[in-house]
Amino acid sequence: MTLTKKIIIFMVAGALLGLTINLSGLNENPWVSEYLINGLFHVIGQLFILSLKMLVVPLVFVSLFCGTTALRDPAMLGSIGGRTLGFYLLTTALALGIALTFALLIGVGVGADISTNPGYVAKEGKSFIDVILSIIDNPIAAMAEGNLLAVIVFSILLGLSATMAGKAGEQVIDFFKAFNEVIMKLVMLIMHFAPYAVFAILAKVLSELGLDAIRALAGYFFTVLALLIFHALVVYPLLLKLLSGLNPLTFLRKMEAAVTFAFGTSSSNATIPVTLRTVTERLGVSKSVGSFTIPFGATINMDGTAIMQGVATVFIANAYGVDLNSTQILMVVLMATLASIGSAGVPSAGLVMLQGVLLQAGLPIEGIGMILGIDRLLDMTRTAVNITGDSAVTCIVAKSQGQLDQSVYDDPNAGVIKE
Ligand code: DAS
Repeated sequence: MTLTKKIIIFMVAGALLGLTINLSGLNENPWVSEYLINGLFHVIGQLFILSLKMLVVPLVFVSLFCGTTALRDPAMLGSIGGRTLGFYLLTTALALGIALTFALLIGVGVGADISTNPGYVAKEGKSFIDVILSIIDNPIAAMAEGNLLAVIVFSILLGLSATMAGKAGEQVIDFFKAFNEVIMKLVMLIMHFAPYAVFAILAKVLSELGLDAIRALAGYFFTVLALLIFHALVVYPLLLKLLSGLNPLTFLRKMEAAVTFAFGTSSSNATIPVTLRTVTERLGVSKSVGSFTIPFGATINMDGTAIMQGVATVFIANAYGVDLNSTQILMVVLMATLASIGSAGVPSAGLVMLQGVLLQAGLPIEGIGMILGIDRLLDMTRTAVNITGDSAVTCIVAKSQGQLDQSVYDDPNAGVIKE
């Protein structure tokens, strides 16, 4: 059984148990409340969240170091690299702007006090000047305090210097690339405990909040889903049409195989071969462009992830009754952009990096516990959006550089695998 199926089964089981406890009034029983709801369920859920929290700092440091050194690719310095990076950042900023605007307008999470640890006290949001001054700090202290912006600045500076340090720099880059692999393996190992954590967290929260939690979660789930679909079916087609004059319907139809594979695997990295084949053999992009922009996009361009992180931040802020001030919203935009660049193209990477966004916005990481249960379903969809964004930008850049064969793009049978 796949981990995704297991998470969904445990999610439903935990929700049903929690609802049964709530609707039967068992949650009023002191023994059930103390030893089961706030005992066993709480401990299992918190242990999982704390184990993810354990990874945030090393994961952010290593993934952004590696992301920065990926920018040193010779093609990156050329106009193709510059254009690609520019469009990737543009689509991510668009995704975040749309996500935050709609989430704040809809008021996702308002009224659903899902705080799984009522003792949370909202930290004073930092002033903009404090935030700017906190960006440069002793990296060890920053890591210990969870000052992620300082960790990120240090990792980017270290990455840039490593690209200029010749052989010594190459040795450091190789080390951190290997370290990145190892730490992503640790993320996967921890994620194997996700079903049990999801069961416990949903059982706890639903036994306390009953149907209110279902309504709040449904609001979050369908807001993210609607924004992901909007971004894939409206934003990318508009950019393709306006910037390159390419037929969006042709693009969407030819993306089917890659989108299906990304949805099934929840991994942009695993989908790279399929995405690359799609943009070159079905959409006519030259191999030299596609073989740079697709892996590059799978590494740093995650519009779907940015959408989830934007909505989740608003959801958790509202659920904990925290009014996000303008500095915090700016922090969310900055951190979610960096988090989506730093997120690796593997399952649930965006959820782990969401902790960095919450930390920087001064919000409780525990809030992740609630959305954990349904995140896997959203991960499948946002991964499909992530690779669609990579492919759309690839077509736009290739077309602008005369590296897209229009006859292949327009040919409905180009690259179709004959059964
Ligand atoms: N699953 C990640 C990807 O492969 C996205 C995410 O976790 O947000 O793109």
